[in-house]
Amino acid sequence: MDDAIVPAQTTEPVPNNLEPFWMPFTANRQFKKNPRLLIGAKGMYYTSHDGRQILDGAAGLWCVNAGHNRPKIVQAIQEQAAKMDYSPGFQMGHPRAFDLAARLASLMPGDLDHVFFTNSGSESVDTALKIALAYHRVRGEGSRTRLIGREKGYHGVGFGGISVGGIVNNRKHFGTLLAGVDHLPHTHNLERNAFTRGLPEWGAHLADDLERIVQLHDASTIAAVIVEPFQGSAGVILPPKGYLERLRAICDKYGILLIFDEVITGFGRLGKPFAVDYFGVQPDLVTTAKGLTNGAVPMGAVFARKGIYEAFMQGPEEAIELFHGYTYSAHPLACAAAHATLDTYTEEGLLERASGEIGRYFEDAIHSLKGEPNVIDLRNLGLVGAVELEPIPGKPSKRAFEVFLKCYEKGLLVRTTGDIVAISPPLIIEKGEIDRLVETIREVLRTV
Ligand code: PXG
Repeated sequence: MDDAIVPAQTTEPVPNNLEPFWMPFTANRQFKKNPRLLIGAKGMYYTSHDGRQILDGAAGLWCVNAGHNRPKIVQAIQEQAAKMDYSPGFQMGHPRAFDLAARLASLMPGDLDHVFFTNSGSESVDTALKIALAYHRVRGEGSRTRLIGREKGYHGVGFGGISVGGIVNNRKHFGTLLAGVDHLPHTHNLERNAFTRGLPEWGAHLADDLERIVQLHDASTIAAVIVEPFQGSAGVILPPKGYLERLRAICDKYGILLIFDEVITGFGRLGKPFAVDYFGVQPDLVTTAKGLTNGAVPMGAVFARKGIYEAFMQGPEEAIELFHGYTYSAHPLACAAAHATLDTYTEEGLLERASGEIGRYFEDAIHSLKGEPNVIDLRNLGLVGAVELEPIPGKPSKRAFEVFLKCYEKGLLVRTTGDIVAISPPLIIEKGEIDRLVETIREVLRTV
């Protein structure tokens, strides 16, 4: 690893007043009694406020794919901040935004060659859903207004995303959500697929439920289907072999757009630049964020197929074709971070790394946890893994949260959702760090 640009700080006191910060997706009162604060990061490690090195088994929140504080990215952000802080994105542009879109389009296979910039995965999802609806309308098929998501899906926290999403806690508090949304069944099935290495054999037929939904609503009312190629937030639920291909075929049959939400799968998690490459299935729109800037500056991007973009480019030239955009779309700092991130990925072969030896080593390491207490499933693909645990009776989520806390005490950061421990390290991880990661989890599993 390269030298630190910022000297590592060793400890930092907990702020006196933790109350005003309403923390996202956090048990605020529990956290504030015993806070876990991070004060520095380098490569595979965070530094905690009490001065410990924490191995990052989660790439932050699935976003720091090249590892932390990579000098090229730090430098690019610093230089851009000094050169031009902000430039308006409506009826104006700056060169790096255009370069970046061209670069991303050439990285993405097929004709997904137009890029709309956002600031997060949630905004990318909203953008893709809106483009899908507007696309049908500009082509004279304005009756196609329905959106189809999937049970257990996570598409961020905007109203569009939680409407097509299928994680109950993210939906149930927030009223009636978007109208006209339906859901495919999820593909999680431990009876059939537990302890599969890679993609499960059973379940491709679950895609055929889209046929049922089409019969129910009629194809003329359906705009788009959105799925994560694998479901990340729900606990690394992998698509059965052939499933995504079947979804694509049914969408084609009925003129329905297929959206892949690649906020997690994009930028190398599966050992290819995108899940589009990994599965060889071409969607019509792709949502990304996270790894686009290595998490260093918020940014998202939606990729659209040529025909979608062109459908909008039909009216008078002076007309705004899509009434959508954000103050910070293609923010100069984000563009600078994204360029440097792509440089880093390319120079170090990170977008393919998970498909090589390290991916196989990771798979063996994850599956070596078979037989440990309460482990009811192990899953892996590329450099993502999951350990599913038998819940404590009457206390769902508690066991995995205990694992999370104990791992953190032992210097390892993982993510948990329900009773599933998710592992998605930076793609720079080495064998020794995989050993440490898995052995820490093993030790902890023997105590909870
Ligand atoms: N789509 C997908 C597939 C995601 O995984 C979003 C959209 C929303 O992105 P933003 O940038 O708006 O958060 C996500 C985000 C976790 C976890 O550990 C997952 C996400 C975010 C935070 C935590 O499960 N995914």
